[in-house]
Amino acid sequence: MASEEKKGKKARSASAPAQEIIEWGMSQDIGTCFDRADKMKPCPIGHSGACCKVCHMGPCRFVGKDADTMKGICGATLATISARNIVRMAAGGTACHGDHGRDMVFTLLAVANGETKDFQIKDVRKLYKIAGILDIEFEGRPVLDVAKDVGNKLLEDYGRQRGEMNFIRRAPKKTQERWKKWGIVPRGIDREVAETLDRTTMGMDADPDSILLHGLRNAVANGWGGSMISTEVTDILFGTPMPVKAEASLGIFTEDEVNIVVHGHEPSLAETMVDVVAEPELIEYAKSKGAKGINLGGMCCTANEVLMRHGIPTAGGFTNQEPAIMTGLIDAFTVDIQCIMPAIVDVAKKFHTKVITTAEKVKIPGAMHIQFDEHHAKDIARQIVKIAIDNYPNRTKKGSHVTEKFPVVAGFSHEYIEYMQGGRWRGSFRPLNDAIMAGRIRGVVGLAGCDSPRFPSTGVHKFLATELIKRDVLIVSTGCSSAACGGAGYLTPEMALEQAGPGLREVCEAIGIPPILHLGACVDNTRILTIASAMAEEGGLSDEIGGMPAVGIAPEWITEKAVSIGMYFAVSGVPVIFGGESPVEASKEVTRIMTEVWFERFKGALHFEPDPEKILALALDYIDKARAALKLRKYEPGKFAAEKVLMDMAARREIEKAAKPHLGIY
Ligand code: MSK
Repeated sequence: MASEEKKGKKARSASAPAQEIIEWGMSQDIGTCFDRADKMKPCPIGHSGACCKVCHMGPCRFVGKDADTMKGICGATLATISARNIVRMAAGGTACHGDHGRDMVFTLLAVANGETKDFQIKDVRKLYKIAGILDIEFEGRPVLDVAKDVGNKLLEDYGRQRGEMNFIRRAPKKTQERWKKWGIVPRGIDREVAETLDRTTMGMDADPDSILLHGLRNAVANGWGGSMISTEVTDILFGTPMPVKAEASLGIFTEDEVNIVVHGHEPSLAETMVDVVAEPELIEYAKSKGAKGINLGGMCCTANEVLMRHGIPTAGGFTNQEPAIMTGLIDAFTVDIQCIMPAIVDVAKKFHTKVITTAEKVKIPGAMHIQFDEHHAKDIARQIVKIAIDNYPNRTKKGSHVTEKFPVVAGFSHEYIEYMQGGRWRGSFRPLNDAIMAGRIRGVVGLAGCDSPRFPSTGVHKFLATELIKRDVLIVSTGCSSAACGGAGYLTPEMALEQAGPGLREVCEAIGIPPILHLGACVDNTRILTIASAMAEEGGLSDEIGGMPAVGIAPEWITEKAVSIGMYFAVSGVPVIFGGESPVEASKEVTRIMTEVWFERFKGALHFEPDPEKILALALDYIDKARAALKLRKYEPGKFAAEKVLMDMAARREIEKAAKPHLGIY
């Protein structure tokens, strides 16, 4: 990278196809987030958490050598305002994921009430599983009645004023006890978000520890609330993911087909698009305009949703949205919610691409708006596809980049990971726990979060992914981190043969999995929580999530959602490391609380570390210390203790002979 910079060619993306298109765009003066990141230097005061703007006497800025002892006009300290700032970020994230989950519940209820024929309940087993967790009777009852009860019960988690949220009971007992001890069991999602804003306004809570504790309660309302609701209801409606083969990177777009992108997070429209692009009338219509067919591609987390359920290819994560349009090959760029750059409209104006917003709460000046409504989903999806087809003849040669793409295997749900360790009848987490105990697998890292134009984007994900698996660390990946790994060719079982350490390789070969498991979208970080809970229940490691040889890393995080996710992992017992500079860097006190104090109380922490090598070292240190505390065999590459033989594919197939595939994977 350094030599490229000397030649005047700064690496903007660690993905070769993206870098190629970005460089071309720069030569054509097409502004992107990479140019804007160069021009827009972050305000150093706000960036480090030292600016208070919750009232109009300020903003008060805590700068200089006396910053630690300064007071704002109201008397607030640096630690107070720094704590307020970060928990306000987390509240934004919880609100985003909470609303996403709420919309999924509304779709479930629309199906249950017979208000839409465009969606069905695809995974009845998952519905029953969730009904069981919620103490809803399901035996012998009509499926739609059960769905109605599940939807209504989950909806209570939003408006509940007192008591506990439903999915709290899914956490290991000890984890729950820690939350109870510190008074942070959330009551309702909306209540915790509202209280975060309330507590952190001028003249309210001034104790940084107390503010941060409520920030954790708000985060639990996301991880064990809004996001978990979203994951489970999406599985009920669209199916629980099982591994599928697909492709990734900007090279997924074709010159001779109508290319449509689905971008954002909420999969309802994208799922419908998957159905309608296969309709013969629309394919014929595309042919009448000179195209050979219709090619649907995903972007960001909407991509992850349809990738893992249908094998729809992904064009990448957050920073690939402008380069995707710059291929010149996109006929319609459809967006739903979250992580959508308004700038795509400006880029699209330089090509023939039509940007279509579809969510009532996401409108962008200059974009076409077609409101999605789950009651008429297919008609709306057909309307969008027709707009894309009509736009195909307007394509010019401008851009016209057909670049490289990579094979991926994606879609490892909690249920599938359990299934692959013993089949439908003997599925468990025993083999994984045994492999960790024996030292074949050193530990587990959740590699998650965004890609950022402040780095050569996706580069830190790629670095950590390869360095961790070389050291026998199994990776579970979500969000744009999955896209970063997929767009680098890392999400294949072959990767294990080439890169993984000897122990991890043996496990991957025995089970037939990649060393990096694609678990889904941002909301699907909750799959990691339920997997960790199942591992705790299985025995042999920690009896709670805290204390497991496991770490969460978000190497290039950018969003408020990421802050909320980082906090819910920390309070669930997972040490978390975020890349880049700290948004609480200005306050040593807040930094200490979020690392040392949280670790004492919850066995989790939230660190910020700009140096990728140090992120790696810190993650391995946490893993090795957890192994030592659990009195597990000391990790040594290539040396393992004897353990039970892992169930290989052949053995599993024998067991599966009797199983009926339509009954699902549990
Ligand atoms: S899309 S939140 S940039 S992971 Fe889920 Fe990617 Fe981060 Fe958005």
